[in-house]
Amino acid sequence: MSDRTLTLYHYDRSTAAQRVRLLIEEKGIDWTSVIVDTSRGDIDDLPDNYHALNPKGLIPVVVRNGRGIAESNVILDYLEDAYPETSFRPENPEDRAEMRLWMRRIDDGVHVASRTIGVCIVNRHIYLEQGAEKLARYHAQMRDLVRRDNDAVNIEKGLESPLLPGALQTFRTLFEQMNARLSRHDWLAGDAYSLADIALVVYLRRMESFQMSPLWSHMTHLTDWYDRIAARPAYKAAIVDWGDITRAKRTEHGKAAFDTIARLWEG
Ligand SMILES: N[C@@H](CCC(=O)N[C@@H](CS)C(=O)NCC(=O)O)C(=O)O
Repeated sequence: MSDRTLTLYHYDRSTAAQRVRLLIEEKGIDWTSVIVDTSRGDIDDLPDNYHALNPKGLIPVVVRNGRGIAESNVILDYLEDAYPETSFRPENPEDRAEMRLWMRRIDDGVHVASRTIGVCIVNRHIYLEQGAEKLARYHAQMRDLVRRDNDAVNIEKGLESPLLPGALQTFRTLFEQMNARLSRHDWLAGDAYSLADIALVVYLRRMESFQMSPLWSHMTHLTDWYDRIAARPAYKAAIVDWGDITRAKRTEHGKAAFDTIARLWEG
């Protein structure tokens, strides 16, 4: 008999995992948690055969009916199909296409930009404290080559990284476009809260964790949208309650980096 329970491989502060947990909580799905946290360089924490579930060795992955599914946006779509009772996809095909276009922004550069900003501001300090040998081992096993090459530059150069200005501009453009859309509608796609809102809200929280929110505090449609989602019980259960073990470091290094980040944000 197949196992219809949903298992999620994840860890607290991963943005890709946060969006999956948010949909799980919105839908009220029963699930089992398996923590896989390699993000501080502890590759020995990767379960045996994890690459069979996700060739990139990243989280999140969900397993149900004996099948593993990777890529957070694919997982959101899968959960909509597997648990259709409460839907977070608009009915109208044009609205649905718009939802998918917003979600695609994540895979078309936003997630990579978020990683660059995170590594330049804070992760590099965590990796460098752990020593060259551990870092080399962590990088040697990285199968996503863009991630590996970007990390190498971002760890070495930090706030001087040539990738950081572009990453910040990616977010500035994204936030401006979201704010413009939200000045005309309550939600990103169609008239209701959808997968697009669920997928993107996690980056507001991530950038906020680096103390960057003064940079978009004038974008009031965006901040109002964020507050409305953050007030939802599912958001608390999926994101706030799971916490972030690196929160203090994000705050400390984010404050120290603020002037440089603000200058690069202005372009
Ligand atoms: N495109 C993937 C990206 C997944 C990803 O970047 N996962 C990160 C956390 S957000 C991870 O596994 N990090 C582990 C590490 O850095 O070692 C998705 O959307 O699922």
